[in-house]
Amino acid sequence: MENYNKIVDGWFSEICPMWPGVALSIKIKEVLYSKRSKFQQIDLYQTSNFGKMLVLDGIIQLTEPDEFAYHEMLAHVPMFAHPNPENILVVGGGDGGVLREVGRHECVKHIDFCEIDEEVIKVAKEFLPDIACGFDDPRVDIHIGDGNSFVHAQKNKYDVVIVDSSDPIGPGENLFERPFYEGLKAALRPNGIIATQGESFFLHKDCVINLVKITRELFPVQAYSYILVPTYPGGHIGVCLGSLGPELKKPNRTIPDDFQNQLKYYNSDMHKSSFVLPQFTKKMFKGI
Ligand code: SPD
Repeated sequence: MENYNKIVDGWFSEICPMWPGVALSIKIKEVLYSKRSKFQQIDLYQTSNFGKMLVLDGIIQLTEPDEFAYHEMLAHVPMFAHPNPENILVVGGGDGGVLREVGRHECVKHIDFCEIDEEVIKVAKEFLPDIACGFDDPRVDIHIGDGNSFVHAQKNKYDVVIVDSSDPIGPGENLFERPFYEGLKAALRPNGIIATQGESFFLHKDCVINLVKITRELFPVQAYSYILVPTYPGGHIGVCLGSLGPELKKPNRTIPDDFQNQLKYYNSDMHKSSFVLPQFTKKMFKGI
């Protein structure tokens, strides 16, 4: 991609081919890390007013002040929809944010974590310790490799699978295709649930329709939710969910007070309301 490190007059602009003609700009104070790994360009910035920011191939992956919204919702919606999630797989999200959230659940016995780019994990551990703290959890087994191949090698194993992918351009592309979802389904135990990064219903309509279609065809229970994240395109991002049994649109376990007190975004009402969709989106999903 040609837009790496386009910082003009101290402003980084995300110029994403998935969002043509529009850019999101953030003022940069310092470049803390900038290198090309085997898979992608990795940049870590100290912004002027928005904490540290991780950027892969020119696309914002997280900023410190709003990462909690995305990571809490992507993890806790499927985790609390499941009645007893013990064995978990997290694909992608080399920064460790989803792992940190999954690790808060005491019922979890084991977490497999598969990330293609080891360098992202190293950068997160060095520069984003409050996010990468999930890697310290002794229940986590790290697998470096392609998420699609890893998933296809797992059968009838997980209660919850969470996919924290980048956009469908670059290393994460095959994580938006039907064979990957077939693999996710086969990797689940009975009553299993998947939750995958589902882009924007405003900006990436074809991609979102495709994800909803695939999950509707494969799973008896399917739903699409969204999260408010100021530094993602359009200020929001979707999550595509599929379930082999449990209802998705409400927590199916009590959220203990001490658990709730650790969180900044997720709660029972946010869980339920995140599935309430605008009229044009309901129409978009009708009959597909
Ligand atoms: N448009 C960017 C979407 C990025 C989603 N994944 C972010 C990784 C944060 N753990």
